[in-house]
Amino acid sequence: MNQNKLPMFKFTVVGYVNVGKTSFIQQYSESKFQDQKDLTIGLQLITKIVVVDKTKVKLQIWDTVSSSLIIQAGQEKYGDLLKLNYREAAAVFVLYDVTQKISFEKLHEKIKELEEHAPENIIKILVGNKSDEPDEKRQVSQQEAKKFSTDYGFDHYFETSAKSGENVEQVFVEAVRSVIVRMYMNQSFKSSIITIDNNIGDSRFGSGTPINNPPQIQERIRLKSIPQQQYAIPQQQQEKNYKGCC
Ligand SMILES: Nc1nc2c(ncn2[C@@H]2O[C@H](COP(=O)(O)OP(=O)(O)OP(=O)(O)O)[C@@H](O)[C@H]2O)c(=O)[nH]1
Ligand SMILES: [Mg+2]
Repeated sequence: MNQNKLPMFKFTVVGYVNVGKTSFIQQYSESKFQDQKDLTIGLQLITKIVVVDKTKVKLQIWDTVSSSLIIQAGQEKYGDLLKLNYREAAAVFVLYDVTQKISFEKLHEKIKELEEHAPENIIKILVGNKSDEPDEKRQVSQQEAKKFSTDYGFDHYFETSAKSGENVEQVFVEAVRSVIVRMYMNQSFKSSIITIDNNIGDSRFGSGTPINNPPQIQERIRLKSIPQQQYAIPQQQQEKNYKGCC
């Protein structure tokens, strides 16, 4: 690969309301936890450059709309959001809250969503968040989650705490590793990954080229930008939420 190019992996984080999606991303990107009182409105994303097993990649991590907004946005717009959220995603983190059974039961809806909207070869990671909570609050056992992950063909299953940071870094490392392996074993998956210029590490939306194009015939393509006014929260709010991100 051209040394001036970085592969860019899009990761998306989904799950029932309040499971800790935003906190999980924030713990990974900023190593901090704060009590999130606001619902996530629309799609937000952050970028981060990481090195895993000596491979440097740029991650674009998408945080998703709260399910309560489905009602406000209407089914049609929500369908658009879903498509946008999964389009060209290399991996998906499907979160539930180990202290909220309903968030685990609702995973069936996420499975359906993945079947309908996610790329066929997407890496799927099941994440039981809030593992720091005391045992008496636990409503989902590791055994049932493990069985669910096997039954539905997840590539990995972890329990994490966005609060203490337990396992958060490891989940992302495993995701990057799995994407790299799949990329080199599967042509169609490989061609869905784009590369970006090494020197535009700070941009939120990079421009890119399919990873398997030889450099001399690379034609630069732009990622389609998100229709901000329709789906995303105001830029000011994004910057407030993710100040200091890569
Ligand atoms: N104890 C504990 N609390 C957590 C953890 N992760 C998130 N929380 C809390 O759970 C609540 C919801 O966290 P968010 O990160 O906003 O959850 P979300 O899934 O992004 O929520 P929506 O965007 O509204 O769907 C907040 O009060 C967080 O402080 C965790 O690992 N442990
Ligand atoms: Mg959120």
